[in-house]
Amino acid sequence: MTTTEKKPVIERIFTLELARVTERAAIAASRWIGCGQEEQADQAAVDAMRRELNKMDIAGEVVIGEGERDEAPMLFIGEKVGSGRGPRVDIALDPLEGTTLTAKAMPNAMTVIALARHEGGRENAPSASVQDRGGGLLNAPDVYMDKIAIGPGHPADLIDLDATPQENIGRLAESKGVQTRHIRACILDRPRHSELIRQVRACGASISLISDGDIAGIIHTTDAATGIDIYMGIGGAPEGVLAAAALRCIGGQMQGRLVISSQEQKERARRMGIRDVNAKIPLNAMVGEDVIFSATGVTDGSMLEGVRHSGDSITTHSLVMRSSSGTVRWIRARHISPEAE
Ligand code: VTB
Repeated sequence: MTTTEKKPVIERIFTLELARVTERAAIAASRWIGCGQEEQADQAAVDAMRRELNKMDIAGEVVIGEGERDEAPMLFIGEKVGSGRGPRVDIALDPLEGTTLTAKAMPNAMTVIALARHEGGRENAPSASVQDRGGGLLNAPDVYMDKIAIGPGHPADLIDLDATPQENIGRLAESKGVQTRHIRACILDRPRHSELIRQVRACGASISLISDGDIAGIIHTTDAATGIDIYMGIGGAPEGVLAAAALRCIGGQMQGRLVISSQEQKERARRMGIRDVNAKIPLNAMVGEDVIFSATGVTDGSMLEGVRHSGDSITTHSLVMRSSSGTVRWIRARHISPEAE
């Protein structure tokens, strides 16, 4: 049990409520698997997620969402969700992580959400060192983020974004008591990573290249069965905060740094209250101590099974966790008439 000074406000019953939210979004998106229509798949997930969220007795605010108010009609950053009764919480969501994967019926698409206690007051907020806003979750702009993550059970600060890939992999191998050739990194398969990939291979480690889905890639570092030991490279900043929420629950180490590539992005980050856009962001500044996380598989993946339709029932597979207890649950649910309200 993680010791917390304040009593968690996120009651444990919310974990089940949150599982319902990602389940419904996954079922809605699953109707678009393999149809080649990314936007429709995403919209179906967004609609379902919003509908379910609004049934929850929370005073929620979307902190990581579909985009800024002018570009996203629903689940935009700043949108208030929930009944308004209940705890004040910050919400990070990715209604469909892997729109392309869904459209092409490829593995590892899932629906994801995290909900954290809203920390009032700048000084107390976990993100206060990085951002001028009280909050339980970093309100990251939709830019890239350089990320590094490993699972739990290692000395503090073992990995560092400023160290070379060789140094990070060497330290991890030493901590695990294995040779570097037994370390496997997970990296998004993008041209921007060609030098990183070269350096990781040069030190003898192997690489699992993924086409999309770095939230799952980061969570994989926490489970020895996946064979992934470390996540490295540049992906979306919003996905970084969601992955950080998962690691806050399971344990593990992570650092991020925004990758700002234009003046416009720099100004956007500043407008969102990010003090130093080049700062290294530790896990604890991305996510507060009281958080719950839920993900449901849309297509089959290495972590979660996808939605199964058979006859008049539908089966979903979800991963749900809560930081204050450290409980990690896999929930397999059968839905008889999922359209019923
Ligand atoms: C990642 C990954 C996402 O975007 O963040 C990636 O988690 C990074 O962006 O699933 P690019 O595709 O632009 O490289 C996704 O692949 C898609 O949102």
